[in-house]
This record gives sequence, C-alpha cells and structure tokens, in this order.
Amino acid sequence: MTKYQVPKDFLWGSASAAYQIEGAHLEDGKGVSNWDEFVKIPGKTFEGSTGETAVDHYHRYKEDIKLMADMGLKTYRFSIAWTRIFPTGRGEVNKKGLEFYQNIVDECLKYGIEPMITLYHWDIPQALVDEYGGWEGSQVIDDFVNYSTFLFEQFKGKVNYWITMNEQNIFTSLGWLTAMHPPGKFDDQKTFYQVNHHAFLAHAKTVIAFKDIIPDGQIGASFAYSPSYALDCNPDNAMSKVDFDNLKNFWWMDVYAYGRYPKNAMTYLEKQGIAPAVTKEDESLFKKAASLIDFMGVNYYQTTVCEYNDLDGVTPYAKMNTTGVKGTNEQTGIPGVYKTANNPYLATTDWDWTIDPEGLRYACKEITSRYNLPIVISENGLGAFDTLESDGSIHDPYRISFLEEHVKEVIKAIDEGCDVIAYCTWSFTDLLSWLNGYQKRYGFVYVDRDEKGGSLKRYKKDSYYWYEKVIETNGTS
Ligand code: BGP
Repeated sequence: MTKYQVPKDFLWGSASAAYQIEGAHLEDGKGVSNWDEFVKIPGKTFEGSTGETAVDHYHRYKEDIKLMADMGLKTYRFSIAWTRIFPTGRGEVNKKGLEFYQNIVDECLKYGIEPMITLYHWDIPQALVDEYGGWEGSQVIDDFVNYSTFLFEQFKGKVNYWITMNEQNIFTSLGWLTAMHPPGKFDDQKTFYQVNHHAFLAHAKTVIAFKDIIPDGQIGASFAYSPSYALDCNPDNAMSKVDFDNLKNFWWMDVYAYGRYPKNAMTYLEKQGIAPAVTKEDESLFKKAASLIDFMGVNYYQTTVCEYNDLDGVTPYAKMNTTGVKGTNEQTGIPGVYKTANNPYLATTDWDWTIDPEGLRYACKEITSRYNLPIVISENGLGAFDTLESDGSIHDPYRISFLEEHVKEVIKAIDEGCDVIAYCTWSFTDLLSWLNGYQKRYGFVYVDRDEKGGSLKRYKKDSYYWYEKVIETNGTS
C-alpha cells in the first residue's frame, strides 16, 4: 500500500458497543439502562429503531468472534453494559451478565485476539438516573469507580487495554444540549458542564484505581475528535478556530492529558455563568490521572471548518441528518464565537459527514505535538447504504476506498513520528446506529436486518476480504 513501516505488534482492530450490538436487552438478569427507556419515546430514534434485539451478538458472539479470527483481527474493542454486571448500578453482581463478558474475553484469547474493553459506552443503569439523576449526581463518581474496579479485578491477567469513557463530549452534548440522547435535555448548559465534570472525576478516579490493580495495563479515554480548519486566513475566522478547539476539543483532551481545563475556555464559561465548580482536590485528581494515562483514544470521522459567528442565529442546536438524505444537515455553532461551514474541497457521505482521510493524520500530529502520548484510534469508518445481492455478496468499494485512504494516513502519521499503536474500524458487524437506525451500515460483515427485524444472518462484504489482506501484510498491500 505504501512504503512506510507499521510496527510489528500493531493492533489492527474493530470496535463495537454493547447497546448497539448485543440485543437480549432484558435477558439473564440484565437491568434497564437509560437507552432501554429513551428509545421508547416516539420520534427519538430513526423509525423507532431500538437495541432490544440489535444484531443479537449476545447469542451469536461465538460466530462473530470466529469471523474476526478468520479475518486475522488483532484486537476487538467492545463495551460492557453496566446493567449486565450490576442491574441497578451497584450491589449484588449478576453472575450471568459477568459470565457473558468472561466468555467473550476467553473466546478472543482463544484466537489470539487482544480484548480492549470500554467501560462506558453510553448506557447507564436507569436505577441510578431515577435515584440521583445519573451523571447529574456526584454520587455517580463512586458508583462508576465501584463498577470499574470490580471489572479490573475480574479481568486482570487477561485484559490489558481499557477505555474509561467513550466520547464523553458526544454523550453529554447530545444528552444535555440537543436533547437527542438520554436524558433528552435541551440547552441545559450549566448542567452540561457539571455532568462533564462528574464524568472527568469518574474517569480520573478509575484511572488511579486501575494502576493499583493492573499496574502493567494500558488505560485511556476515547474522545470524538473533529480537528478544525479555519475557513480562511481572515483573522476573525482564524480566531474562531482557536475558540472552537478550546471549547469543543481541548476542553476534554486537556483534562485527560494535562489534568486541567483550557484557561481561555474556562474564562469564557465563567463570564457566561456556566463554568463547573472545580475544587483543589478535583484538580489534583485530574493531574494525577493525567500523569497515569497510557494513550489517547481517538474516534475519528470528520473534520470541522470554523468561521466567525457574528450572532447570526446559528446555534448549537442545529438539525442533524439522521435519515441519509444528503444535504439535510444544518450548520451549527455558538453565536459570537464560531459557526461551522462546508468544506469545498471535500466530498460528504449520505449523512453529510465530510470525508477527510488527511484529517486523521492531522489529528494524530496535533495529539502528538500537544500531548506526546501514544494513540489508539478507537473508531474510524464509513456509514453507508449497502446492498445484499441475491448470491449473498455485498460489494462495498466505497467503504474499501474510504478505509484505504484513512489507513494510508495513519501509516504516514507513524512515519512522521506519531506513536499510533492501534487502529480500530467502526465496526466489525453491522449494528444499530443510535440515531440513524439499521440502514446506516458500518460493518465488514453484513447483518440481514432492517428497522423491523430480519433473519440476522451474517454475510461477508468485499471490505472484509480487503481488511483481511491489510492485516496479513501489516498495511503494506
Ligand atoms: C461514535 C460512537 C459509536 C458509533 C459511531 C458512528 O460517535 O462512539 O457508538 O455510533 O459514532 O456514529 P453513527 O452511528 O451516528 O453514524
């Protein structure tokens, strides 16, 4: 593929999340999560799609992991549903739930696949939401640490790679600003920042506890990183990029990696009266955790173009294209700070996401120069409509070329000094897209189902064979 060298032990992988893949939403003692409840609200998901059955990974995990093994996958990133372990958030362990994840880990290890566990991929026990508002209550910090340390004890010696939070920036923005994720709150900025502060503390205390239990293990958080470009060299537009980065990127990454909030962003929030309350003890926990993390997890899908926003009415609450009808996304922004713009140089997907492979190298270089940390690319992929042919084949050249271009940029980033240790595509099998239903497909393996259901039979797409070759040749073909 390229002349650059990928380290021998590079982790070529794929990722998933419990609610999007497992199904069996109330089976074997599992408790109710915020998502189990949220999807019942009419109009919240695409055509009312839910993860009740999802793609039935709960019952078909052996078949799915065998497909991974046949492909040669080096790592499988998956999340644990908190409600399978502690159905109401804490207390007695649900043995069957724990057994399910033990089986997944053992199945991976059997084939030499490195398991990579995400502790929180957006499904909090509903009981904790009812009790103290979930992430809104500071009690969540100890409950999360209790849940995480229990898992560290269970899996030490078997699982080396751990991710505390998946896309804290996304689940909090969609949950407390745009009302598109649970708890479905709109424009609640003060709570948004407080919720984030709780999540940062939960992350920090978890990282500190981890190092006591699995000192040789690797831990980090996965951030949805959308690197930004200024629209042009107009100083107002250039400044809007700086402000965007401080408020929308570094607000999270600086806490993970430096253990502090970016000062300019904090000053802005203080002026708005929406800054979180930060104690001296919080600051020292952040600092300690930042000194202990092993990598920055990056979920990369697209870049953002920033333009100065002269109070023209573009708000953070723009409509998102959740239907796959091109051209239905609205620009977003913060009045007086920035607004987003289309990138005239780049094509977009059917869901209006810009396709920017070079942006991934840009992300890696920015992280390397700013934080000098190893990088786990924990998600990257193309959501598309796929067609199952009558002979059982799925021809997805668009996915192959999307991934190929991104992989090339990862390899170039390595060549330019970035310590990228893993690349996980989103996703291995098709699965539920939170807001876009089952029609938006990401997998190497097609699952025969739509919003209403289906046979759930698995079929290899052309991209499956392409990635198999990439892994086999360690990125050289
Ligand atoms: C990330 C999430 C994943 C996954 C992916 C694709 O934000 O971590 O869970 O959903 O994006 O997004 P979508 O399903 O909206 O296309």
